[in-house]
Amino acid sequence: MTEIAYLLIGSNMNDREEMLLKALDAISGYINTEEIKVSSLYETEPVGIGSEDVLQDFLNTVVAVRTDLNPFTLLKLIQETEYELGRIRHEPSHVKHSRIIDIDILLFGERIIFTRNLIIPHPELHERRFVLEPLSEIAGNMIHPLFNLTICEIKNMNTDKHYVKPYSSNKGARWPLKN
Ligand code: PH2
Ligand code: MG
Ligand code: MG
Repeated sequence: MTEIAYLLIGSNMNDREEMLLKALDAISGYINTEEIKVSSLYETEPVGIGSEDVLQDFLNTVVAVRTDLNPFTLLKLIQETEYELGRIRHEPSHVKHSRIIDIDILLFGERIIFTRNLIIPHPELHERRFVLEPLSEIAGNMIHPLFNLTICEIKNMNTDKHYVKPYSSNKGARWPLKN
């Protein structure tokens, strides 16, 4: 059985767009690339990261992938990709730092998963404009399995004031996956 997983990709270090492209490239190596959908790019105000640690705004995008992997296998592959692209994990993990690459599973079909290492739907999905804007672009009518509201409805109720701005790619030709 295949299901559609929605992934948030973010970077606020180095060449952010290059990092997102590299992440997409790696992800397309373990899922069916013909079934990939990518939102536009957004430049977003960092949320919850100590100001002394903030180098740049984030670039964020959301991708939809059809996969027959199970969520835990996908998580493992994603984490390997993060390491390969230079992600350093800080301790303790709840303190948020700038990041060269971050790939989070937002939704996985209609599944609800609550484990130590993986929570789906992503527990902060509904709180963050930097998730809801790109996600609603490609999955606005999708129902959030816990709230029973569409992503668009959740976005319209959201009060997160951090800015989320459209971002024009400067590597346009290298976004081959775009719909
Ligand atoms: N990710 C975080 C913390 N803060 N802020 C923005 N704008 N975009 C992110 O992807 C982001 C963040 C933790 O992963
Ligand atoms: Mg994250
Ligand atoms: Mg993460």
